Amino acid sequence: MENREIAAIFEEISSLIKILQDDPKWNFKAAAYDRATRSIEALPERLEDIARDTSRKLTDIPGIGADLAKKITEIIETGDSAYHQEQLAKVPRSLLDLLQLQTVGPQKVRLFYKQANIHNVDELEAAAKEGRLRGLPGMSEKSEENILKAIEVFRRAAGRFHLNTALETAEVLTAWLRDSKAVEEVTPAGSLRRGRETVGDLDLLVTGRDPTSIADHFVKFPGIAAILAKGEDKVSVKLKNDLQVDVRMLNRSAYGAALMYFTGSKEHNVALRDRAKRQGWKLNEYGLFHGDELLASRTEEEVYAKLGLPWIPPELRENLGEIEAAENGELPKLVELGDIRGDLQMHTTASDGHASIEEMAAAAKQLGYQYILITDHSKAVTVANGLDEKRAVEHIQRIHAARKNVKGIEIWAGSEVDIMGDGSLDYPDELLKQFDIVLVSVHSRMNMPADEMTARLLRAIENPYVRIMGHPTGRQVLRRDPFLFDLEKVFAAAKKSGVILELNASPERLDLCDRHVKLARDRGMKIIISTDAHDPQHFKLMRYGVTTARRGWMEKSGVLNTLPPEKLLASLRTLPT
Ligand code: DGT
Ligand code: CA
Ligand code: CA
Ligand code: ZN
Repeated sequence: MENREIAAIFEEISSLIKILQDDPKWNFKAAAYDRATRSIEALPERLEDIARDTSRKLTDIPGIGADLAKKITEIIETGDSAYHQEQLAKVPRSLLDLLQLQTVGPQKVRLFYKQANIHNVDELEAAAKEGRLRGLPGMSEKSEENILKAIEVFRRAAGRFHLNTALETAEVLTAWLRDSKAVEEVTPAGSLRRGRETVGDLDLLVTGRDPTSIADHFVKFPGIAAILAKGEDKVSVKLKNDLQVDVRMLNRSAYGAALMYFTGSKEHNVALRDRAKRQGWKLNEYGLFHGDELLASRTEEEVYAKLGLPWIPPELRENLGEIEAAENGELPKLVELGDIRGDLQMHTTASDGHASIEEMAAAAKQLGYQYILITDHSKAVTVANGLDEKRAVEHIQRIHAARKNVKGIEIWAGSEVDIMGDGSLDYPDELLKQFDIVLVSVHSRMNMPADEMTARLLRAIENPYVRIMGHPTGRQVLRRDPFLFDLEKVFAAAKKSGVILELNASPERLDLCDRHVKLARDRGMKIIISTDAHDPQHFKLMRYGVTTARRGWMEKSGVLNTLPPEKLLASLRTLPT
């Protein structure tokens, strides 16, 4: 049982308490679960390990009292808590789907359920379409529109998983498979290997001595909910987290061809197959053939080479020009995780982070980083404890003072300053000029019409102290589409004034997305990749940003935080004197 899974149960309990409100102390109870959820999410160690260690106590974890400690133990031992099941039984299961909708929290779910007798997404959609929601407290015609938009995103997301969920699951499964003596190699293929932001199912390729014993070992994996198919060379299962996994047992001699085939994308495969056909050859998952004669199959490199191409990185295999580029010797040399020298967006306990400036700096230094930019929230983001002017000035001093405590890494004072509805900034210029680097982003009023949003972003870019635009399109993976605005215009303005666009590496944002990174690259723009860490553990999310940058064809030279500190500072917009 992973911490994430335990936190998810606590989070759902809190939502259920807020929806039901059938206990006089419901709001205190819900708050306790919320606190515990945040605390578990920030915990660097596994709860299972703490629970097992007789010298440790779960109640030593902040926000975990005796009752919640008991529930954690129960969840670890039985997979769930009886209290959770009890609360769940009080509402229709489909009601909780509403929580997946953007702008719908437990209070709204309660409202729809109690006052409009809505039990599921379909009923909510019908009610919104018929204008039946606008009569409810706090609901307008505009909120009905927003709900319909959110439902559309929800439908598109159904059955797909965030990249980090897929990758973490694949890592656990790979380790499990490698435990079998019969297994030689395990390689995740499919959309995961291509680094897509969402994954439909996992495709694991396995080589080894004895397919039957590999299959027998695999189906003993404790996270399996159902075995969908078990054949000679393929096993399909559904995991408890609903992710489907296809495991294919392969012959070593055709590993390259199979890896290519099952990595995809389908579009890339089709284009390669056509290329083979033009030579009078045939390409499939067993190899490249001329009649019955096998031309290549052992490694991907050999198959590509026979087709007259260099090996193409999986992130590019979408048939979006990579085959032509490969043919012309123009494949980009993609940026790598090891190229990254610093992180330029992170939060500390001053706003909504979980660690101090020093803790973040020490962790970054441990990773080999040369610099960090501390970017706590500005005052408009009250829910994230944003800093008012006075606290911001004190925070800058504390950040500068931290340099004496953690040596060997540049610690820069920044802020994630809110772009207000009219495009003005949440801090006056007199304060902005005191930061080393100012990053700006939108956290409110994301549903405004496109022309207003464009004007808002353009105005923010005009402020001469602004140097980075954080999560520039506001989208959230599987949850929220980019806000409406003229992307070309904003990119052009950013390029002209030297404002750098961020690729936010959090797997829930990945904003810019791969397509937008490619657009930026094609326009000769550079980006920075940052994690938006709220905890030292989040630094490891950098890999998802780098993967997305690679999918956008970015080279090292296009990513500014691959530069050493002086060079990075020199390449940012020049500040007014
Ligand atoms: P997903 O699972 O929806 O995130 O996306 P993929 O790309 O992992 O797709 P999946 O799992 O259906 O299939 C894995 C790979 O197998 C896919 O990327 C390419 C290959 N493949 C599957 N079906 C076909 C097909 O009909 N034709 C060709 N050429 N390749 C296929
Ligand atoms: Ca797949
Ligand atoms: Ca599949
Ligand atoms: Zn933000």
